[in-house]
Amino acid sequence: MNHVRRCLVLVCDVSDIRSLPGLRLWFLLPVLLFTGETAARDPNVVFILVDDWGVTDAAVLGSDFFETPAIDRLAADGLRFTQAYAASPVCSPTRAAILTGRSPARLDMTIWHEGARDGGPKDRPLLNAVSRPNLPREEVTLAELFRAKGYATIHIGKWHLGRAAWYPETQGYDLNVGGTCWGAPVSYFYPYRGAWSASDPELRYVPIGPGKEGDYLTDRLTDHAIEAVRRHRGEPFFLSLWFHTVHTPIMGKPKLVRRFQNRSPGAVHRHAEYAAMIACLDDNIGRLLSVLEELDLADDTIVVLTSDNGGVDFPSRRSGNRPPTSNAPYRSGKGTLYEGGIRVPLIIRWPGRTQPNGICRIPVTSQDFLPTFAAGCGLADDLPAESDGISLMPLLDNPEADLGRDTLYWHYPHYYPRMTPGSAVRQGNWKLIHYYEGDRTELYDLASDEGETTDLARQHPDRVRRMRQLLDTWRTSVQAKAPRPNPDYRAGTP
Ligand SMILES: [Ca+2]
Repeated sequence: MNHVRRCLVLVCDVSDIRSLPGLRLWFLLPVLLFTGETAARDPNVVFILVDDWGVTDAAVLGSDFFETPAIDRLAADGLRFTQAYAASPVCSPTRAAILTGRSPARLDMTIWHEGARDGGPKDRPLLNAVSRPNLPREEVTLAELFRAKGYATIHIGKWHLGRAAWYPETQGYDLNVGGTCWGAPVSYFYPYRGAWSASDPELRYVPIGPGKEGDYLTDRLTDHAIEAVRRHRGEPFFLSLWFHTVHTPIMGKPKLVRRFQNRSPGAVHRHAEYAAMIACLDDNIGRLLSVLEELDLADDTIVVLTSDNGGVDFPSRRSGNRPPTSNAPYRSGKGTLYEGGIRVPLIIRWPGRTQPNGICRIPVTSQDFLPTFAAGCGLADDLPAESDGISLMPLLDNPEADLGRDTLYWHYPHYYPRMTPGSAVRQGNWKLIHYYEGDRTELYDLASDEGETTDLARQHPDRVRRMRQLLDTWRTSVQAKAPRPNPDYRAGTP
């Protein structure tokens, strides 16, 4: 690491004092006045969040089609987590959990921004639980903690945590480039806009400054990140680079799309445009990491790379009616509480802490980032009492360390195209999913069945009862909101 030696070197010409008794020679007297032990400069933090990035969506993560040399290199330089989870199977709640260290259920932010405003379907047996569309400004965010420590705080890219009165500038960021209530661009090509909602002008654009035809959003966001890094090279910075990619619409740069169209698709991953988006993401991560090297900042910069929910494994109009990805061997994808919906990639390169080629198999989750940075970067001690994460610092030193945590919880009391309202708990390798409709539970043994193919609830009634009790106790403790019976629902009607 580039330690900044906080000392003052006084080079004294002793000619002035050579008349002192016993001092007849000319010489230089170096005097080192230490102001303290050798002190590390506060490390920078680059937090890269990729939208909807599936758990196997990189070569190093097992893809048989995607090309990701920069991400693979970052993994080789740092610590890769094989059991990292998003706090939620959808966007906004996970983002809120990253920033606050608190569970989406405790925050009452359990569905994405537009979903909270819309309220969900009115023709199903239940009505979605009430959810906040905006992250309350009273919440203590990572950006506020870093700013209080003297960091420059920069947000670039997708925000999706509220309307204008809750934009990054109101949550501790000095600079916001492009962060709005938008969940996705209409187009990845300049000017990244369209008449998505005629009634809501805030939904229409990603404001990232001037551009020209052909500009690609992922490239431009990285340009802004690089510019910010250069500008703040001399001071500690906390940079949230939260890409819109690889969320729909699935649109790659033509040259990259052709590259993958000319290749044989994999058995698991096959979507050429999506592969092009992943390749472009990778190019840009590589570009940013090169700039850190060029500026001699790499050894002073913590890099985190992760996703906000599982990969999209279902087709839609905005993905060319083909599934963008597959989360195999994990079941399902975005919007569900199966592993494919909540398990995400996570790589941490923490200079001086993580070792190259590290692999950690301990389950971790989005709520852990705030306590990790609080401990590892010496942020304020007076963290909110009701935190739902724990510091991962022990795992950075020893990937097999015991965190002393046995359970993780998820709460998604909303409908999603393939999912009815539910919650889940993982205890050790057992996972129980509770669905509110019909008060139904499923039980899986992830140790022997990571693909959640066999529901063991009937075979293990005692375990189901115990885990359900754990889940109920947790839901009560965080005051989780439940879906409500729909008074207008008539069984048998569409
Ligand atoms: Ca997302």
